[in-house]
Amino acid sequence: MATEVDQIRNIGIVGQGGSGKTSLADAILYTAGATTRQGSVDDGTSAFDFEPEETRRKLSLTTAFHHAPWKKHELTVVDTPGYINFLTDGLNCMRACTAAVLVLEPHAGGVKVEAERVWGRAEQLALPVVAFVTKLDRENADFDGALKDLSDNLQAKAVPVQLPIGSAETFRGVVDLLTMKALIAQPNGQMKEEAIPAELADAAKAARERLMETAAETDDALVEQYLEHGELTTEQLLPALRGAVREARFVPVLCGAGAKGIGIAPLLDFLIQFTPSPGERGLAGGEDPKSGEPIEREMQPAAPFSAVVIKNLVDQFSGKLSVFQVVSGTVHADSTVLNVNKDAKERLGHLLRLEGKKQTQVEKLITGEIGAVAKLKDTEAGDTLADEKAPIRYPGLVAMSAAISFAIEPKAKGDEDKVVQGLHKLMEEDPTLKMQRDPQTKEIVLSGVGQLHIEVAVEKLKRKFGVEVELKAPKVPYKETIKGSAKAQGRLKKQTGGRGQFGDCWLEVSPLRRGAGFEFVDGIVGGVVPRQFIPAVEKGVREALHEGILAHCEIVDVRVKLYDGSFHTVDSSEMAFKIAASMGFKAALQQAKPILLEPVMAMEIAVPDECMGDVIGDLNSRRGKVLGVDPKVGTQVIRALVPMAEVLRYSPDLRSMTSGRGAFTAEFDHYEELPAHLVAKAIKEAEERRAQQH
Ligand SMILES: Nc1nc2c(ncn2[C@@H]2O[C@H](COP(=O)(O)OP(=O)(O)OP(=O)(O)O)[C@@H](O)[C@H]2O)c(=O)[nH]1
Ligand SMILES: [Mg+2]
Repeated sequence: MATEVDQIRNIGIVGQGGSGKTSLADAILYTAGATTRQGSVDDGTSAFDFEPEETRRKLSLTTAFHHAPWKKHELTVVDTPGYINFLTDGLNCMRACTAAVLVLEPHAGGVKVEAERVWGRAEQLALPVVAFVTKLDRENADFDGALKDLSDNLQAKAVPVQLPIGSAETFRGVVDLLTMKALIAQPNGQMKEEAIPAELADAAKAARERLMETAAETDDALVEQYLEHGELTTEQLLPALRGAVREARFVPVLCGAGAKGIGIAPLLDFLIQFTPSPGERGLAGGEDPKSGEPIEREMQPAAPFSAVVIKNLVDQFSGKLSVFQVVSGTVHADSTVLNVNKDAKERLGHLLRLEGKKQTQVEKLITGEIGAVAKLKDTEAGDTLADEKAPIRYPGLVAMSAAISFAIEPKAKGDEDKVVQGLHKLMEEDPTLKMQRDPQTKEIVLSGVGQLHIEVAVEKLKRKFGVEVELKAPKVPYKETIKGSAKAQGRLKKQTGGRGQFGDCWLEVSPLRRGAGFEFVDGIVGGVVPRQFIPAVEKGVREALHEGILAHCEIVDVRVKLYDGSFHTVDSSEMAFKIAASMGFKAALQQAKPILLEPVMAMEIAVPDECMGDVIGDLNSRRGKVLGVDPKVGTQVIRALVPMAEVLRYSPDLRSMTSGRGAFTAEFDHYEELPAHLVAKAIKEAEERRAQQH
């Protein structure tokens, strides 16, 4: 257990999907002696990818944590997922890190949208980034390609502090440019110090010069010294580099092969020596929960307690675990704290540390440490917990909007409640998952970042909650409205034996602006429809709104004015007026140029430069309207409005157009008239659906 803040380092392992993050994380545990065997993603023995959905796919779906003690320091390895579908969780967990290790594959072109997102997030958090070029044991491994990628695609100032020795099958270690020694991998996982191989001497010298220049640039006095002597002493070099890493002025680049355990010990040495402890990260910025004014908090154990909940884990047995980082102060087991966001007290029982899939109990957690606590009542991910005498609120979670939706249907009849309950639990763990019941189609619609995201949720639903569901493309929730105005009468007159039924009303319908909904106007004068029946008329119309006359869709954006009618002293009733109103309303709609409205999504699509033409062409063929293109480095972000019906299955199409390098978000924006040539098809689909339901 860490006793001093300056011993703590929380290392976020981040980067592109499949770049080798988890393999590196497992290698760190093994090298540090936290595990007795090096876990492997491919064998399903990783300490980080332990959920069945992860081992089956051999990829990370959620962030996992494990401690690794290294030379009197306490590292917490935070292994984040890389694929865009699961990225948000990692972006949120980066909040609790003191540095990020950006894992790169050894070739150019390894930096894509996902790496850009983590890079942007690190910038936002002012988090020092250390790059680790891994997989150097692979064929055609190209260290310089990765460097070029960093500077071209992320515009990072990438400066090697190591160079690889050998490549592909001859890759065997690294040159440490700080000590100018070679570190050669040994069969036992250790690295042995040797002299730099002669063939690398020149390259090492040039690279060390670059490193010195970088250090010198941090300080005028050092620049002078460097220009004068052409060198810095180690005593000058190290502190200057340390300062520059902490201020994220450049990206030091290290290298190795995670799965082979090469280059791990030097990476750990570098991390403890050059990256900051939580206390050295400066002040934590938050706001006063009462006034909303910005306030700052010292990240020290003696400061009042504050913590931010970065994620939830839901276990079907032990329930919900809230994972948090202590931002300031110290917290003991069995204490009561304030949930600042909810203004509610929370009792913390046992404090836990996360060790892969296991948890261990601890008595206290100090500033910087990441821990977990079970069964908080009101706390959600993103909330701040604090000493009630010194409340502060930290920024909440990063959001990623849902891009794809599926209708889900339980395989067994009667399982609906179980499905809904299970999904609620999954959503606690994963805020990017959204569920809603479509009031019109009555379907349970599950939305997520991508198809894989939804498929994984369905698998978890089965494993954790024992319910199986089927995925279907969701139905497009069309709506109906009118383009013109019309008047019509609704008249009910029935004589059935004894008392009859009589209601009679004249209604005028007219269109309202888009999004206005519904308006009812009582225009009766002289009591031709008695007061007490007018609410019944309105009710009759409102009920009729649920089912339009074209495709049984909800009717929106209409004004209905009751302007005339008649009644019968004995036979009139609320019921009779309600029915008459609904008849009159439908009759009026028929004559008021009824149309279908379709939902239009606002999309942001990030694609590599060279795919832009194809993607825009494709958007045009989907009736999309491109609003603009924002150029980023190597990537273009296209903003467009596209009808929902055209992008129900956009994920796989974008994937194939961009060889997997594109990413998108889509959010409902507004309703628009469905073009006439598509109306017949929509109506036919609605009829078929109705036939199925009945
Ligand atoms: N040859 C070689 N293969 C590696 C190395 N590191 C990782 N791999 C392989 O690359 C694949 C992906 O590795 P992971 O560690 O799961 O990658 P990741 O970045 O954690 O992937 P996500 O979490 O899904 O984004 C696996 O098949 C690994 O065995 C390495 O150093 N050398
Ligand atoms: Mg992984």
